[in-house]
Amino acid sequence: MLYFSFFHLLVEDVFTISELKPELCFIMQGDYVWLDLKTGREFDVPVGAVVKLCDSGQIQVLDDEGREHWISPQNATNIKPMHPTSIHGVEDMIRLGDLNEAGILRNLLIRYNEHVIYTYTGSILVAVNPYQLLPIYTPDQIRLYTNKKIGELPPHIFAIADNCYFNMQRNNKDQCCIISGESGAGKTESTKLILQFLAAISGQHSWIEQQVLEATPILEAFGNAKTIRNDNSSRFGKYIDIHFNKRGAIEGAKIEQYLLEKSRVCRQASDERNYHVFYCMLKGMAPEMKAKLGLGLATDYSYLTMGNCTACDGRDDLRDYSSILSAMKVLMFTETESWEISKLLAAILHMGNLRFEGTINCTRAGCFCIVEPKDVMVCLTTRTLITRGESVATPLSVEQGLDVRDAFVKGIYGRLFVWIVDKINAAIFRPPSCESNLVRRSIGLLDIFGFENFIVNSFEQLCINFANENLQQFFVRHVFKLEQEEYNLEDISWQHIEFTDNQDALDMIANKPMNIISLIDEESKFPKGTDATMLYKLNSQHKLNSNYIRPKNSYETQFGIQHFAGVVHYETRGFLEKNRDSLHTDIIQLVHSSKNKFIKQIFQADVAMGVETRKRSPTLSSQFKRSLEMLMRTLSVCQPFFVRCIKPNELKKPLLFDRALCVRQLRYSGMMETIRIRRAGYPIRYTFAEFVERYRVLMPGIKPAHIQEDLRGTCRQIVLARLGKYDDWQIGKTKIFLKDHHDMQLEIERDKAITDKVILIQKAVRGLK
Ligand code: AD9
Ligand code: MG
Repeated sequence: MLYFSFFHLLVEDVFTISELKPELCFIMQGDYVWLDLKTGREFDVPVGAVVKLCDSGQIQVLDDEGREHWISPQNATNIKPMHPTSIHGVEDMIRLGDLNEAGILRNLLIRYNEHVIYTYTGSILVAVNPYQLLPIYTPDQIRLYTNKKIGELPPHIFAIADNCYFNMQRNNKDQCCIISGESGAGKTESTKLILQFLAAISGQHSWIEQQVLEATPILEAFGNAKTIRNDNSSRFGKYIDIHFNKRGAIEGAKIEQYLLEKSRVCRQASDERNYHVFYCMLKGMAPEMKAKLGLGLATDYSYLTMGNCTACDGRDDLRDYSSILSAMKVLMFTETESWEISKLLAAILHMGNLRFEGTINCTRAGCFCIVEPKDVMVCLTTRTLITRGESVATPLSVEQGLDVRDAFVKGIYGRLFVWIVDKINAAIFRPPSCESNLVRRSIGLLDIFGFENFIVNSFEQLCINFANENLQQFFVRHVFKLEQEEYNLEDISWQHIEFTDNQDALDMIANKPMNIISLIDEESKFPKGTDATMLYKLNSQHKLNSNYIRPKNSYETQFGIQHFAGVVHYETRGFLEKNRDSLHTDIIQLVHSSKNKFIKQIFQADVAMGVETRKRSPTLSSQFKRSLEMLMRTLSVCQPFFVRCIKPNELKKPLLFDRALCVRQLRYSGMMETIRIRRAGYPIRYTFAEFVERYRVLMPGIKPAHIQEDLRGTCRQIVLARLGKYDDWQIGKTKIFLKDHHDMQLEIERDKAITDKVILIQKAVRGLK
């Protein structure tokens, strides 16, 4: 019987199920429903279920998680009918009748269970991390996806790469691809797959292509580490801009990096490691070279063992070391440069092992860092203060001395990373010639940390979430623009469609006078500024802003921001220090006195600055804000694509789908915004042929779509008859645009019409018998 879905569709729209007479609930075995368990938990949404039995006034259902439930008529409000599009899933979720979190979640789940990890939501590609190697990235697949329209083949990361490439060529417009998601969701892997596709399609097998590809192992060695969330976690954000010549071949690239996590060099949480390069070097370096640097095993170094974890399952540090070295050769690092880098890394390790037992033995650290041991000692035990024009050395406690050492190490590593990125850029970046500038086009890939909300959030999370607010706004405006374009193209009116973006939150964080970033900055530069005075100023300035959440009392050191993805509370202790990100003059002096050219080179900018200029040098947040502004400017002139990566479980396991974890990511991804915008307009669209084919059953005598001459006219005829003249539907040039409730109504009527036909046929058959 087909009554079930008919009645239930009616139910959803007009009544609750419990208001229906039970005899009218034609729930049939095998029907699909949404089951709302109403647990009240934050990330719970209704789960899909199939009806197993509907006897004795109760309904037995089996949900997508394999759990059985009995539903009594009193609880019938807990179930709702499932739209036909949700039953087996769709490739583009914008077509889901149940266009909501539950619908999206189930769609991803049923595909994921079949190893189908890619799905579209309009112009976004959603990628669920499979945590296993799937046979979908072969050269054959690359060929298959080359020069195809989106939607022609199943959703795929290659389809996005292919579209970027051909759009760039066809429209002569720069493209960008914004890849986001939380740690371990698959951003970096997606970026590499796009790069791989672009290198293959560029098709020159040239040196420059190889150089661009080989930048990855170096960046990952110095910028990635094992964390509890991801064995290869990128601890920095990056934007890779790939340049193509007029023939569509890769001609060069440029890498921009953001906010490397420097603290990891000195400290790692339990079960986490320092940057890969240290472990690789200690495993892979030839013994005689190690001897020269006085190096032993990873377990010998305090900086490498804080997380109690020196090896990482599934990573081969020995093999990786040779990949790093060969990649460095490809990227024109000289032997001397590689050796100098090793020396610095060794010096960092030795410094981490410094023990303050009465006096400090700095010989090793000093030697390999190529600063005078006695100078290091002075630097770590005393601090020079200038009072009334005179310099006075005040002693430092052991603890303070260790802090100075850690600050120095972080300073070295951070600058080394920047130097390495610059070095890579020097090899792969070809400044455009006058002639090629006119024809050169680019594809930019942004692999950047997603929205973060931990138990304790600090300055880094504020920067990351600030970046995500910007990207979200960019995204929402783009989606809205696409909607407008479609409406314009179809020549239908759309003026009444409204959407809210996150402009207010962004203004409060970074745009309006006295915004949060500028207040933090001001306080960082103010000699007497402390985290507490900063918080006080934030409170007084923003207390009335609805996006600002004040501390509950005067003891609390946190403030909150209402971000697009939810409220985040920021712990202000340590904010100013992190933002200042400055090294004490004594350390700069120490570097200045060094005879080693390399360390001087990576500290060049600091040494060149006078003490006063250094005090006024840009803070971390102002640098980040500036690079973000540049990024947003670059993105704004590109045609964008969005990839939203989803991590299906915290255990890094295949075929395990944690619903609550995924719902949280869907919310944080900002993807629901697309849906909201879509729903504010006309969420249901059919081409004329699709519409006629689906609903001609509602009007006797209408011929199949392929033999229709006036498809548009026939559509109009059907909607007029079924929805009425005054309802809010529109007919465009190639498509018909409907509201949700129209779809519902048409589906109900369609079900009924089909059922009536079946009954007629059954009667006829019985009559024949
Ligand atoms: V982080 O914010 O840098 O910590 P990412 O970059 O989002 O994070 P990453 O790309 O590093 O995550 O993926 C994590 C792991 O998931 C990889 O090391 C792979 O083991 C696994 N992964 C991700 N995507 C795929 C894929 N398409 N196929 C197979 C994948 N495995
Ligand atoms: Mg990554």
